[in-house]
Amino acid sequence: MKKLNTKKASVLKTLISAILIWFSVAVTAQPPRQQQPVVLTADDTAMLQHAPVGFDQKRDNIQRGKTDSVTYHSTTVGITRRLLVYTPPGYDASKKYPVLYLLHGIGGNEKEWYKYSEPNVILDNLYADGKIVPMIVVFPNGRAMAHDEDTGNIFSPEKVAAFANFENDLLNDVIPFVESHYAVIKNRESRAIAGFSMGGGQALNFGLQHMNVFAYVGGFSSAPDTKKPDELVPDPAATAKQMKLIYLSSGDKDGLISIGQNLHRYLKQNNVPHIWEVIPGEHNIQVWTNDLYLFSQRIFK
Ligand code: FER
Repeated sequence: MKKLNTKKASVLKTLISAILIWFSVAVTAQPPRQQQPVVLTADDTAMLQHAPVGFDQKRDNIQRGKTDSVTYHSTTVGITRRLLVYTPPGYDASKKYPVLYLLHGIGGNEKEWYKYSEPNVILDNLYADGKIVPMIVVFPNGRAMAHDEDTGNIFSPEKVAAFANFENDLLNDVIPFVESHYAVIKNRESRAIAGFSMGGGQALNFGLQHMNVFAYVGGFSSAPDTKKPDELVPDPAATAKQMKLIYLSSGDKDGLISIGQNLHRYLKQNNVPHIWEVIPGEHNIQVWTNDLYLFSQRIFK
């Protein structure tokens, strides 16, 4: 009897561990990222003054902006979706502001910047120091599909396709919503788009392919969703003339750095002015908060 119980227990144990392994593979397994060995060249350096210590620390006695969670109807997806909207210190609906659309990575949603950092604190500090113009910052969910949660297999083909579909949601739903609900200047020189990783690819794809909509674009450690350089910039002279800023960045230990390097080299060869900023770091928020610090000071001026 005792023997049988032991045998039963061990069968049960094997079964449970098999189920657990299946579960972890089915639910959490992600295909390996397209990381490549990092090969640095002389161009892969920091050109700008890195964010100083304390740039992201909450200060006393300064004015603060406000972050709200709002909903909009997406005709693209056919559902109500969410945005976070940062309005700057002293936001006054009788004035008009430019807008930065700031995108997240493959593992996040509209809250991801706030999950790993305090972008509002970075912006409030820059504003208090007179280093940025007052701007609205919109944080959308860049996974434009009915189930837009950042759970399950975040690399599934449907979810990756939804990041491309966000182009339609952004242009047809998000921007019209923002421009009809906030005090916004509605021209290309007053719209910027940036993001990290998957969101960096989106920013480059949407920003450079819709130069009539955006004059400033930032790809921070952009992911393999980034289109090929000659697709993004088929007419280098036109891009050089129209874009007021193309900002590219990467950490020098980021396995995705080749994406930024390729675009940088193409732009350089074709005389398209841009910033290519490589700082010591990996594929993480420390690089992207520094990018927000540098990028936000160079837009709408
Ligand atoms: C990939 C590797 C990384 C990829 C996307 C990513 C779609 C995105 C990473 C991130 O957003 O952090 O192969 O393919």
